[in-house]
Amino acid sequence: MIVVSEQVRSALDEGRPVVAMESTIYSTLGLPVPHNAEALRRCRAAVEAGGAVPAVTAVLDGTWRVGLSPDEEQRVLEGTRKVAERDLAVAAAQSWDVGVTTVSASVALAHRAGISVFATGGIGGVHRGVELSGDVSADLDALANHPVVTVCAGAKSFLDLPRTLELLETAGVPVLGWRHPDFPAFYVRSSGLPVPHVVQGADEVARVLRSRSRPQTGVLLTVPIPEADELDRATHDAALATALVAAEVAGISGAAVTPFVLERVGRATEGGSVPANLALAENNARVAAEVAVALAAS
Ligand code: PSU
Ligand code: MN
Repeated sequence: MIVVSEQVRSALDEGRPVVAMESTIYSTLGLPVPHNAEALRRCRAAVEAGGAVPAVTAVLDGTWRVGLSPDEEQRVLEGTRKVAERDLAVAAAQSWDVGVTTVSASVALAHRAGISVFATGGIGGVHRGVELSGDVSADLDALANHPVVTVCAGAKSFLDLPRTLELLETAGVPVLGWRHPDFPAFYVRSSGLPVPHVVQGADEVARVLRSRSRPQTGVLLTVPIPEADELDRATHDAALATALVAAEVAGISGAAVTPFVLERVGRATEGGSVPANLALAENNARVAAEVAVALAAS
C-alpha cells in the first residue's frame, strides 16, 4: 500500500539521514501560488544542504507515497484534497488522484516508511472555542502515536495554545524548545507560554528520542521563526482577529478552518505573512536535517 521512492529507500537501507516533509503546506491549501512552489524548493534544498534526503509524503492515485519525483511534486502543488491520518484509508480505498497530507497523515507515513524526523511549518492543535466545537486537530493524536520527531515553528495563535500544550502533556509527548524558552506562535517567536524543556542541539534531541519510556510516542521540537523574519506583533494580532471574525461570519468549521484562516491572514497582512511562512518552513527543514544527521550518527 505504501510506495517509498528509490532514493529514500536506499538512504534508509544504508542508514543515511532522511527528513519526511508534509504536503498540505505546499499545496493550494497551505500557501498561495507561486509561493507554494518556492516553499517546496527552499525546504527541500535546506534538507539537502544539511546532508539529509528529503521525503515528501502524499497520496497519489490512491497509493501512499514517501519521496516524490519532480513531476509528482508538481501534482502535489496543485492538490486540493486534504488528507489527515484517518483519511489515508479512504484516499486509498477510493483511489484519490491527489491527496495532500497534513501533519497527522505525514507522521503516520513517515513511521510506516521507517523515517524518524519530520519537518513541517506549524502543527494543528486545540481550536479556540473547543468547549462548543470539540475541534482538536488529529495532529496531536498522531504526535502521541508515532515515534517521530516533528520539527515545527509551534502552532498558529488562532489556536488555543495553552490547551494545546496541556493536551500534549496529557498525551505524553515531550515538547522541546530549540534554543528558545517559549513555545513559538508560528509568525512570531513567542506565544508568551513557556516550553517545558529547552534543548541546545541536535544530539540532545536524538538522546530524548532514544530515551522515551513509551516506544510509540513522538517528540515535538519547536523552532522559533528567525528573528529577521518575524511578523510585527501588532500586524500579527490584527490579522488574526480579522481572519477569525471572517471564519465565524462565513460559518467555517472542521477541516476547512485552517486553510480558510491561513488565506485570510495572508489577505489581512497584504501578503506579509507569506515570506514569514516560507522563512520558518525553510528554517525548520534545516533544523530537521541536523536532527536526522545526529540520529543517523548515533
Ligand atoms: N498550519 C499552517 N499551515 C498549514 C497547516 C497548519 O501554518 O498548512 C496544515 C498542516 O498540514 C496541519 C493541518 O497538519 O493544517 C492541520 O489541520 P486541522 O486543523 O484541520 O487538523
Ligand atoms: Mn479540526
